[in-house]
Amino acid sequence: MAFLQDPPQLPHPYRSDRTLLALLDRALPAGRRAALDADLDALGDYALMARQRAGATTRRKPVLTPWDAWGQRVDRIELTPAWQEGAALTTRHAVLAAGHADSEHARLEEFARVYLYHLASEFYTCPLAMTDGAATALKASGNRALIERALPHFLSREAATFWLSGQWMTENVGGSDVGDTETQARQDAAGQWRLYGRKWFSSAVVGEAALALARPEGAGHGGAALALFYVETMDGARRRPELVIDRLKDKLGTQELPTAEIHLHGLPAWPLGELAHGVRQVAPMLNITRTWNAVCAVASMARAIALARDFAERRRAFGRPLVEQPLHAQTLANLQAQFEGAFALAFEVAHLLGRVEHGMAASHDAALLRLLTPLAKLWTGKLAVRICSEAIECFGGAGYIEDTGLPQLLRDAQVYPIWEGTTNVLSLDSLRALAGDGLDALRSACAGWLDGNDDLHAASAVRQTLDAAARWLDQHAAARDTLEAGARGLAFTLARCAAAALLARQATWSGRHGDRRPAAALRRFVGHGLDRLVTPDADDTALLLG
Ligand code: MFK
Repeated sequence: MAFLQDPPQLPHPYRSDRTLLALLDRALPAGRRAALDADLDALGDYALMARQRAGATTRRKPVLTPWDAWGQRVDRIELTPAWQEGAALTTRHAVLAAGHADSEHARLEEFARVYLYHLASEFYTCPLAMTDGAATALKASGNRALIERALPHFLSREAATFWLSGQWMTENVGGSDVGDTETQARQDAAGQWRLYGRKWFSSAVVGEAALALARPEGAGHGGAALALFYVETMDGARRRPELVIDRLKDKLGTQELPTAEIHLHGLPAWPLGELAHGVRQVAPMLNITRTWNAVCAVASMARAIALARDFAERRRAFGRPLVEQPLHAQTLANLQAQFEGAFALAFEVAHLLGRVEHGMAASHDAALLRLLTPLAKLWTGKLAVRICSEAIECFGGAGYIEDTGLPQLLRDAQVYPIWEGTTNVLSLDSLRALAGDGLDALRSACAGWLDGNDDLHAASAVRQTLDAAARWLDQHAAARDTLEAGARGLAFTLARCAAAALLARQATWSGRHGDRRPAAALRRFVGHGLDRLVTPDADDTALLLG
């Protein structure tokens, strides 16, 4: 019998994830920690089941049937099994409801669930993220009628009453620059607002509601003239006729997610607040979905590394398992250190969000959250692609073969840097956050996280790099073009400093509990350098593009 390679096995995503376990043990009071265990265990079991099912069945994509046999417009979308299970599973484990519970730890507990569920969900987490964002934006709007109407559905613990919400912003003309939105809002004779236009990327078209940006009739140009509206998509069991699904997108990855192009032909709509400043009103939603993006990006990293680690023990080459090959072990250890940094930052944003929402944060924590949210999104998004690419290389040719399931990790990961704002858009957003007291907040937070850690080299690297970032900002404050051209380098630098300081905090705690691995992750992470500052030469840029 010819040689057959053992395929990689996925260890239990919850019980074997020491990074997640250590975070929860450190950050949560014992009672809350224990109460969380059953949900996380069950979501880990579901992830194992989903992986086995994916390996044993042919991969499917959602299918849109626009018309029935008799010419009736139906816009029916058939979903994959994981999508059909989404509402029941997530309401049973209170994924969204947990995040809106009355506790400073609510968001951390929510995002621990998200992290475990994400890959098994086949990106059902995308509309979940938007539903979470819609709930948060509605609360921020203070619109009592809409809150009472929609929140019981968005945060329901029963599948039968659960509603998904979309986030309808992107248009053909207005992608990143949503200020160019063409969708119009007009009042009919009865005073009801109705939306007319085309939305170009609607990822929750199977949902029951959405928040949509539109320009009230007669309003001026630009973002400040947009308004934010709440819409419902269903009339009982039927999709409303004023919402037409033109087609589903054919995407590089996230193929189980039915992303649609839609037309709105007078869909009834209700403004959340004033009929202007829609971008400002939708910002709480963006910041929530960006947090989901970061946590889901680290979930992809965790999966890719777990499979590559397992395979390294099964696969032998040159007379020994891959894990005993020094260069392969070095590659895996580097991935692990980068992942632990990204994990620490994404989950700090989640925890901080809960503390800020519940008034439990220190004075500068709101500014810190405002800065760390885009930093976490942009840095983890990019890193997920790099880590998934390196991890599938660890399988050699097998990593390139579709039915191993490995290429999908990389194709799906490529969405993280793109949606919810590209790396560049988020880098520019971090400049918005730095215009306030974001940098002071970050410096003081890093000092706190480093406190008590005995890795003096790491502490001094963080401090020196933050000093260099502050000098860079001062130096270029008046030169907007240079500031923007260097914004990505600045953002990566700040993200890496925050991650290193957070790794130090975890290493201090874990060291006290006899675990030296987070300290090793810190050393390795800092060893890869924190400073990514660049001052691009504008003349060279012009020459290179000439
Ligand atoms: C599985 C993972 C889950 C992920 C789910 C993904 C679902 C994906 C579905 C999608 O919809 S993807 C498409 C998402 N699209 C974007 O994210 C848009 C990207 N573009 C931006 O983010 C631009 O920066 C932005 C549209 C916000 C720029 O618009 P403007 O109008 O040029 O911004 P401007 O004038 O600077 O800001 C308007 C107001 O919003 C300002 O407040 P004021 O009016 O009080 O001055 C800003 O401070 C505020 N603002 C902007 N961004 C903010 C914010 N406030 C808080 N946080 C922010 N992030």
